[in-house]
Amino acid sequence: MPQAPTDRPRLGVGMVGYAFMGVAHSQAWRNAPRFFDLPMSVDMAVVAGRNEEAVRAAAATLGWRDVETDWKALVHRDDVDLVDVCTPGDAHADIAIAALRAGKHVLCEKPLANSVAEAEAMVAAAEQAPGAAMVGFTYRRVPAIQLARRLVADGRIGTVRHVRAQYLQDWIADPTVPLSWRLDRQRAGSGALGDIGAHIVDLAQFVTGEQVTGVSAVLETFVHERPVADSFTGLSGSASGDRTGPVTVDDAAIFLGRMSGGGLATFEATRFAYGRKNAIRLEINGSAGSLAFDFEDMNVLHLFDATEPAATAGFRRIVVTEPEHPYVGAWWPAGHGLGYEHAFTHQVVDLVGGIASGTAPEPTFADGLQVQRVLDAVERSSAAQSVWTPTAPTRSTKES
Ligand code: SOE
Repeated sequence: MPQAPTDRPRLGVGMVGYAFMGVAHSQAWRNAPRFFDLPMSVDMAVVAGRNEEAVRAAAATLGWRDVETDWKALVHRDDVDLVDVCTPGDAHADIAIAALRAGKHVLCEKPLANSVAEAEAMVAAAEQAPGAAMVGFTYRRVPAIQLARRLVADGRIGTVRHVRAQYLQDWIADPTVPLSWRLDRQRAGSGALGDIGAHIVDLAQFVTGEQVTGVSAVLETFVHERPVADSFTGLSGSASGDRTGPVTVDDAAIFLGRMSGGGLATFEATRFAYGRKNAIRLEINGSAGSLAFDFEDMNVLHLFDATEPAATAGFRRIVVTEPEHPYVGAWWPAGHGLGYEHAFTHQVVDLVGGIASGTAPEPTFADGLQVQRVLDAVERSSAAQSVWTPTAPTRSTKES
């Protein structure tokens, strides 16, 4: 293992959780110092997980120096300066607040919390603590998304009229896919809404520089019972005798939104869109043009400039891999492209840079709370069915 540079301050990192997000974050902690000239020397000190044998294997694979089987021990270690929370959402608040109170910096996976109340407590803890506190909306750090934000901020598409955001997956469209913590409200807080809907709410706000000020929503659960895999122990409810258990979250979320700049937004988050694996699609229509992005073609941004003569106007396909594009210069020559994992590395670069310079790395916990407020409004709107008008004629009492 190459020796960490000694000419800059050390940043000891402790990560809680080592599943998909823990693997993605570990990749970022390993690679950021090797592709970017970080102002601090990252030490991947310790990873925590409840099962000692499993977490030791994960530490060896992912490059962590030591292990803990209790996150509270990790949070209070002297060699940990930053706690990286990669757990299911029901543990975010406890771990992040304890870490902040222990004087640590915190990176917390999205969504920030499982409720507005938890998110507010996390923001309060961050405001009262010396450490930086960042929430992991990594898609902001895709170069094409960064370019889109710059173009909107520069006025290239004028006033935002429409935001059209989708996040389409299909990993649970098959009803025989067994239960996981993401399908258990107590663990995950919500289903597609908080897991992938949170991303498109953050992206809509990040790219436009505006906020979602109101929503009208519908949530739906298509599959209410699923098999319980023998290995699955996270079910908070009670599995029935034939090893099935209840799905207690939404499978899909569709909502309208009003943007603070006066525009209208539509959001669709589902994990039942067969054929769409991780399709984050964002289109912004403005008074002077449009931008369009699809994560399944993530190195490209499409720009329509309405000021161009109609005879030659059309969506321009910008390949966002030039050295002057955000982050790209540290990686490969033009046209070689980046992938899903690079946004996590960019997240580490900006987090470490913010800590070193004393500026709050974004998105902050307050940004995460704003997203949580939108998610909460979606759930309240769906529950109230406030503006849902049935199309079928209501049966008069005489006919019933
Ligand atoms: C599952 O939907 C998931 O892992 C999300 O939780 C991540 O945030 C997303 O990046 C990929 O899909």
